[in-house]
Amino acid sequence: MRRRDFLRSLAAGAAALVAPAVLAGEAARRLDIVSRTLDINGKAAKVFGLTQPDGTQGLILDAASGFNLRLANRLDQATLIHWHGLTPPWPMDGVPDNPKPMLQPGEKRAYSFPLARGGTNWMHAHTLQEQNLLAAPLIIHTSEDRTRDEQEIVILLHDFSFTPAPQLLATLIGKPTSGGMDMSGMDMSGMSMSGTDLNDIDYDAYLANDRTLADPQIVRVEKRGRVRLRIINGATGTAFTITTGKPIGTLVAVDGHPVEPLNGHMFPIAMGQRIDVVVDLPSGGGSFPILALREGGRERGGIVLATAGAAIGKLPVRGATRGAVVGLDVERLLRARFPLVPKPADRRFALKLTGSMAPYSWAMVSDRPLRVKSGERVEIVLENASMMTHPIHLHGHSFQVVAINGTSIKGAVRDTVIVPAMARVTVAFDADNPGHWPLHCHHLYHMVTGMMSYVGYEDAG
Ligand SMILES: [Cu+2]
Repeated sequence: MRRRDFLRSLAAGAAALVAPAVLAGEAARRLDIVSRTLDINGKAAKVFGLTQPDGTQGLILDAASGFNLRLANRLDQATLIHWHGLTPPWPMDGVPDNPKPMLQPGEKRAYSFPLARGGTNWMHAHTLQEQNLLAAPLIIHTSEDRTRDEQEIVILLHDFSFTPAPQLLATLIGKPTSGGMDMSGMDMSGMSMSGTDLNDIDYDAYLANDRTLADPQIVRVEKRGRVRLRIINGATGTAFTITTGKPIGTLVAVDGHPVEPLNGHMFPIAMGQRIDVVVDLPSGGGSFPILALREGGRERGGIVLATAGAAIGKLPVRGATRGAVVGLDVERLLRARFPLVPKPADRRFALKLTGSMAPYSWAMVSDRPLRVKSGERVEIVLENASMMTHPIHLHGHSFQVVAINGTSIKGAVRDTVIVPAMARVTVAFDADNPGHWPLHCHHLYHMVTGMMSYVGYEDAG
């Protein structure tokens, strides 16, 4: 009997013994918001963490058991955590004062709501604290996940700076609007060939599971094994291209929602997005770096998959070539495994993304207030009138990408989609979760300088 077959029979036995009512009554999990110290580039870095009692970062939950959590703030400052990708009742969404206040130092809060489905999600502070690693994986397993013959590997990507976030923001806002700028030391990674702005900030490190590529996590894998990479872009201001190297990867889900399988070696992932990539390892064994290439830059983060006894070479943090510009080429090919039921939109909004690097100011301007009613099919045309790509995230719902630059597609169901400079992306969703829901750019510094709007329910009071 293969190892996973054995695990499968164990799981089946457990399911037969444990009635669903008992699962639903499972004791609440505990998660503490803490301060941690990492070693980054040989220096001590004081960062935040979201830690279980056994020290694990983040959570892996069972869809059937629901979200049942006690969150404690062990910091000396107020904070709150948003469950990115879940669709909780609005009061549990975790954006400060929308509607619940932040957790004060020492304060605890209980969360309880059903989980609609499995998937790769994450959690993070909806404040500048996100920059300092107040972010962690939030994986929801289904019974189908547990029966697959796969090794699951979660990768949380992040961009790290020793400069505190408020200072990074002040520097962005304070940039001179014209002239006087010293271009001599300028790294052109800030711009693409077409003149589009790519990166607002040059970070000190690009992390995968808290580590740089100079000292990467090594994950033991089996020859001929199948792995499922659950990759989360938790960076605040950096998009990446994931490369699987020699083995072909198969993209099977985006933002926790299954898509028709798409084979390739390179997969784009913008801030806030997640991808599930299945990789079949060759029979010969060896080491297989899974790299995240910084958009427009040579910097890389990543982990290494290695079979027993495989030699693991040193990987330069800066690669020979620049990471690709993250666009819609892959998005255009994605097809939802479970699309929305086709029906005409009851409401259609146009939302313009505007702003500039100098002055550093961003906005979302809608043709009229984004007001919806329960039961409606809603379409929003996101039109980017700026020179930078924006990953747009809707809370409390999943949407389907239904058009790109006016061409209809039966695209992915997801919760975060990029809108490149001067492009137009149409998303559709069913209004089924009353509240006052943020719809915003997932570039942290765009969000806090104005690229934030809300979808409000008329019947939510
Ligand atoms: Cu943006």
